[in-house]
Amino acid sequence: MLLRRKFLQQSLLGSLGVLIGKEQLRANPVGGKMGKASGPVVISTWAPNAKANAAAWEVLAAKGRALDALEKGIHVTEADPSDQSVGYGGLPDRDGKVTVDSCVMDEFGNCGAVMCLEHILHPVSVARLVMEKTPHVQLVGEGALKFALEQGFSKTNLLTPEAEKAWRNWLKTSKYDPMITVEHLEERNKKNKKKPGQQHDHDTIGMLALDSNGNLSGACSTSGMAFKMNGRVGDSPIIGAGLFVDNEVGAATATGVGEEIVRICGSHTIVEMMRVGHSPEEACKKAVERIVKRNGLQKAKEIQAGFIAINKQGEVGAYSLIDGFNYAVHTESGPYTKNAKFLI
Ligand code: SD4
Repeated sequence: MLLRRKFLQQSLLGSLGVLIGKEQLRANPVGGKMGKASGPVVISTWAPNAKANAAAWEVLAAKGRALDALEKGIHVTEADPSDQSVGYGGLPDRDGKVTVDSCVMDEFGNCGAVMCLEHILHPVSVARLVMEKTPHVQLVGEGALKFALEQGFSKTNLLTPEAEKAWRNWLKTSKYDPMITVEHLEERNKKNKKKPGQQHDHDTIGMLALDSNGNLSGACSTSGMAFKMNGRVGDSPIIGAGLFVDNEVGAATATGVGEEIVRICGSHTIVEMMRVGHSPEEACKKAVERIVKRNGLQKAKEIQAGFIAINKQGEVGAYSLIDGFNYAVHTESGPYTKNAKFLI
């Protein structure tokens, strides 16, 4: 145990100390093909989002636009009551309210977001309309709800009986633990020895796509950290933190403890790393390393942050801080899921 810790510390310090070297600039895609991808690609955080990818793939396979594919894909997860971190069925804040965050970014660098929005089943579509129909990028709370209702969305009760029960249980201790879902996920996976794709645990959906015209877009949707303070907004609807797209370079999105992801501007950092030549996986690793550097190794062990990225060639990659993060990809060769590499 001690040896392992020492090894981890040494290898971590080593990798943190190394600047961009020749070695790290070589293309090293994970799950993608070397060189140019032959066709459209969609990648999502968390293996169970393979079902969202399948819906997105229908649009991509028909030579549709990446943004349309993402909206269709994310709708699947937003409507799924078994996902306790997104939309319907999401765990509420400590006041018992389900508040959702979402954003989109397209191939032109346009973006839109909604934050702390209540009662709306498909926040990703409201975020898209903020982008397309308003002079703004972000709408929050009551204003976002007012806009959604004006646009024809109707109110839905997002709090399922299961989520309400979990909240009432939580109230007994009222102990806020940002790792609550990740911790449970790891425990359960260890117990059940489940492989990615078989897991029942899900989390925030961040989704990136390259369409057949070679254009990139991204979208993200979440109900945020379970039992957060009312009004809390994480990384997911923040352009640059939870999502960033640069159609000349690549795109990235995130899941995990939003506060940590915001502090390093995670997704933008990853795109900039790809711009200087890093593969998607290496770029994600660099962002994870920044979180560790800021927090120190001991504290970082208590945090989860997972990133996925895609570059303009359609190569994909991922990296997380600790074990337990996985992702889903769909290409012309079909769907697959994969465990992300992790740092500590
Ligand atoms: C947040 N990043 O609100 C989101 C939560 C999340 O997996 O990703 N959970 O901080």
